[in-house]
Amino acid sequence: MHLNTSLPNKKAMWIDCGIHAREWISPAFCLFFVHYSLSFYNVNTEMTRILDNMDFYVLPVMNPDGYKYTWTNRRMWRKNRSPQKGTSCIGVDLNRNFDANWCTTGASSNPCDETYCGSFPESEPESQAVANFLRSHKESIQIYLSIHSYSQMLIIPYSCSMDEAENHSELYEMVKTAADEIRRYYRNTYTYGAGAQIIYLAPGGSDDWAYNLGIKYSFTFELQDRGRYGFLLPPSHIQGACNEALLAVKTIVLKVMEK
Ligand code: ING
Ligand code: ZN
Repeated sequence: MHLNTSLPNKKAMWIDCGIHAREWISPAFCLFFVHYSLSFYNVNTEMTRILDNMDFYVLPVMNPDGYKYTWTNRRMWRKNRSPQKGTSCIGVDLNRNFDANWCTTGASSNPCDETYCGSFPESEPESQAVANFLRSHKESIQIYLSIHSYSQMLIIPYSCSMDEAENHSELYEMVKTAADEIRRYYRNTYTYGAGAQIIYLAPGGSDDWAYNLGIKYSFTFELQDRGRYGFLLPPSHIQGACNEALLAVKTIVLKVMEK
């Protein structure tokens, strides 16, 4: 959905949730975020200032087939549900299917693996649709944000190589500030930094691809928790997880608006 208070040449932020089927807190965050935006415009001063200056494009579930499958068949499914030629194994890891060092170290070319990169970049309708939308709106979209779980991390490019992003220190400062705010307000710890440094090499991710497209404020958040419940985050933790992620979003958007 497209949240918009009209003003010409307004900048925009893209946010997607539910790339990975089992990361249930992610679609929950997108819905929470839309609800918060609609409820607190003209109520919360920061949200008002943000919405006056920025449109939001929100994709609540990038991988609806996989998401549905985790409700009905297998709670821990990660990939989408596309059939693959010559095998009974199903599904592509959509966060390995984008054209950023596609299918190099950190992704698998075996359709039976959890990190299967697909048969070619953007082979999947889900990643293709997102890539096409971002390509056709890249003049206005200033911020790309992708929501995952779990491990409590604020990730900046690159994950697809050991290279440092051209505006690394600017991005690093933003995620550091956001993590500091979360610690201060919610007493919770988020690690931050370039993906390849703080997690693992992961080529084909949406954030790196969006960054290379020219969206220079590109982030992946890993929401709660740090492993106690993992993907099976109890409902009682949803509100807290969303509130702290919202604080990080606001902090980053307000910082980008100064640019
Ligand atoms: N983590 C991400 C994954 O796709 C990631 C980490 C972030 C990879 C950014 C690439 C780019 O493996 C989870 N939990 O899915
Ligand atoms: Zn994920």
